[in-house]
Amino acid sequence: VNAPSTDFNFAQHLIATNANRSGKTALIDDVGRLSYGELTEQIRRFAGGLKAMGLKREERVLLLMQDSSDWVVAFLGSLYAGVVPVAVNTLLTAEDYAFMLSNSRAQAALVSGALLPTLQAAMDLVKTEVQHVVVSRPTGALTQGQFNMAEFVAQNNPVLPAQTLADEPAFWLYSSGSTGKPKGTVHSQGNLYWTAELYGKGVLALRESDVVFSAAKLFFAYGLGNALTFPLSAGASVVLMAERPTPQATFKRMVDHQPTVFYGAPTGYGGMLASPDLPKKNQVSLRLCSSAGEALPRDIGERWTQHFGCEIIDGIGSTEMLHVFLSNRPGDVRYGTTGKAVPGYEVQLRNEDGSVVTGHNEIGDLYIQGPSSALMYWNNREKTRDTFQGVWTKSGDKYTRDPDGYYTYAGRNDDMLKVSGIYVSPFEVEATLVQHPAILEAAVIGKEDTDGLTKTKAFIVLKAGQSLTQDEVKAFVKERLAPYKYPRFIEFVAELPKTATGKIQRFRLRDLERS
Ligand code: 3SK
Repeated sequence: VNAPSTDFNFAQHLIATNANRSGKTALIDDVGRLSYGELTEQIRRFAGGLKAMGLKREERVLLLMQDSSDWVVAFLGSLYAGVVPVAVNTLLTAEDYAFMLSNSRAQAALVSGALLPTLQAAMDLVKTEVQHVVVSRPTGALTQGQFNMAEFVAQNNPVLPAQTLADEPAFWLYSSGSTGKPKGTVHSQGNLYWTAELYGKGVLALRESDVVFSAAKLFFAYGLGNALTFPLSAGASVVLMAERPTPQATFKRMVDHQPTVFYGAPTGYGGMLASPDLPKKNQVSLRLCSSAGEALPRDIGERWTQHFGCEIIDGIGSTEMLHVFLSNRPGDVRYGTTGKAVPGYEVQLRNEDGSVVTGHNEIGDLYIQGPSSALMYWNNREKTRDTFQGVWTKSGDKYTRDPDGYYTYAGRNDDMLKVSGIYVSPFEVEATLVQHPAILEAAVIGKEDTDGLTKTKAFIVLKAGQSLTQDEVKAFVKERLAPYKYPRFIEFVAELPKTATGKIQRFRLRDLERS
């Protein structure tokens, strides 16, 4: 694969790649279609609008939108202008966005109408530098400083691309850890190119004739590659959906738009297989499926392939590496493993003392080397140094390698839990639980469900004389944290196992669950 040139603008690269496809459908969303020609025009006009608002190269804009053509235009239009979109999870709270607005010093916000009230609540919580808000598909009247995105695109003149560099900070994604605030992960223009070439083309072999659909949303690194950078690099068409990827919503797109490539996460595949509405093989056109977010249990992969006759390519990536670096291959799938290093990346398993694991089936910490690693965590030297160690990036995952060279997931080396493909910090959930006036102490661990997928379980000690139901506990967490962080299992206990110094022994709770 050729490296991008030193002067490189990824949005301009996509425009040039698809210059001969102006009449072809690029995007199909909940309200309509956009051809490659229309997409190019909208990107150029959106960039013109940002410039007209006074936004300068490298200034940040918060991108808080549901999946739609507007998300793609806002992201690529910003890159095209050299302005840095900070793409954020749409499922968070106003407090989370308040932090992100001030941490990124965003000068503008690009938001879906449905999410505008939450953005406004965030802007009421902190002093931000936001001067302008561009609203996609507004649901009510707009006020001073707010622009309807459709008018914004129509009324501004197209401009030429910013002369950005391949190594220049281009966009951010937030990555969460077990403690502390999320970290602004700064990626370059070139990183988008590398992931599309090495994984989208190199492993998934996406084609111009493909129609792709991703249950993982665009604000996740996984979804961004799946439904934007990979298909648009191949001249394919993309189906985008604003709503939650329930089995019904997903089946509807599979049947209505006949995607040939589907990307999901194990929880989603498990839910679809258990649904009475699962379409028959001849109702869909799937040729390839992809999974990431958490390890795909063998049984789910086998049942899916048996039903649809189509493999699920399971891989692992990270926000820090931008996309998948370890993966199965079409035609070479070993369910239960994460496959081998994606060509262009190198992986290493290390012992606790830093030496390289040489034996088979021994557990080691996974490190990755490859061209798409992030530049840094914004304003966080300590965590940057800990994760980005020269050419190697620490993943935080533990793996084993078998004699045939296939890697198998063996857990995390921090306390993070991956629930339905999204990181959840057990400490954050515990800290919220103990805010309840009836709760004395709480400990949160990961527990496998019957599909072998990790869910959160809370052990709770109530204060003397207090009572609480499981539903009350769940509702309490959902009101205070992003709702997906609520514990799925709850057990009320008389006491928690502790060390002599009073530290909660979570490993004992985990052992108890396994026995
Ligand atoms: O969770 C993953 O495996 C993943 C895959 C691709 C990009 C980003 C992530 C976190």
